[in-house]
Amino acid sequence: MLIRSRRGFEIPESQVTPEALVLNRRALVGAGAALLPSVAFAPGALAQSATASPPLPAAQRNPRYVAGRDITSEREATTYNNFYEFGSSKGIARDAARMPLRPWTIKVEGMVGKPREFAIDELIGLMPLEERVLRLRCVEGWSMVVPWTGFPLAELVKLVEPASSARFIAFQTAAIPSVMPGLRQTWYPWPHTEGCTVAEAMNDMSFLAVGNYGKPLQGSNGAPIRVLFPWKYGFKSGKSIVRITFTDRQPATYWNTIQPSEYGFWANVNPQVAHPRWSQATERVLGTGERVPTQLFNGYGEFVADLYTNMQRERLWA
Ligand SMILES: Nc1nc2c(c(=O)[nH]1)N[C@H]1C(S)=C(S)[C@@H](COP(=O)(O)O)O[C@H]1N2
Ligand SMILES: [Mo]
Repeated sequence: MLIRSRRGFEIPESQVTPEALVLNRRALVGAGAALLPSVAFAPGALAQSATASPPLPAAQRNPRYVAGRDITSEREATTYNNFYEFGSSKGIARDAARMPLRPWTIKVEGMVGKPREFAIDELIGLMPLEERVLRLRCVEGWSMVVPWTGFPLAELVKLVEPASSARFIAFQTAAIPSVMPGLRQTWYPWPHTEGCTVAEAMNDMSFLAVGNYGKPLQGSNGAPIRVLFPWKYGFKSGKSIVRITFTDRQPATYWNTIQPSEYGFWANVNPQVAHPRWSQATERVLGTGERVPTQLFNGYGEFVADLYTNMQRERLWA
């Protein structure tokens, strides 16, 4: 544990997992948690199994959102990940591929007129699938461009008829101890929960992704369904969702609970507001060796800035 902890302090800023730093400090005082032994990965093994995702229906690309950069290679996007349920390294893809993806149910509940439990394939069948090529900017200072398949979160919201008093939505990630060694790190607030307002959810940019690169999502990217808020830092985009709860109170969220001084609830991308431990002015574009200026709202201000016009007193930037 000590070796893992030290690593975070010693490697250069550009290589570090900043989110890990905070927790690794706590790990020093917490119990040392052993990782599960890693199991040999048989490529294709899951594809044959009854617990894997079936192919997705075809989806047309939505021309409204243009990334303006090359699409990141599929290999890079599916193998360089943050998914702390599997540990704090970027190389969790093999372990995440062991996640059983079927059956998978998503409960939608709380302050809604029509609470509902969906089998994932039922939900995919009900929703209008499309492809969106989107930039994703991690708070750590790297970014990528991914073609996602999915549907607007608003479509699901409409289906369950939220009460007018519901103001927030919480997204809960699966917690499966048999395949997620990270859950043994009990100082993290499991299960992972993220949140947004109902108004944000109704914005067309809020997206539920079930695939990328024309295929069902891999475990590493949050299979079988994950949320995406492309104008916010990546940590808001919760993976492997099992529960969506409508509430009248701002939900406690993962990084905001861990370190509220560094990770806000809103976490809108802003190059002018530095993280307390590093600048957010530029980002490293994965797979290119390039560093480019970071854009306000990750370049999506024309679609989302209206959401925040009367919120000058809120801490909108992480
Ligand atoms: N459940 C869960 N969701 C999560 C995370 C996580 O650790 N657990 N990491 C977040 C962070 S920090 C980022 S940058 C994105 C990364 O998504 P990707 O691996 O698909 O690129 O997922 C987010 N969603
Ligand atoms: Mo991130």
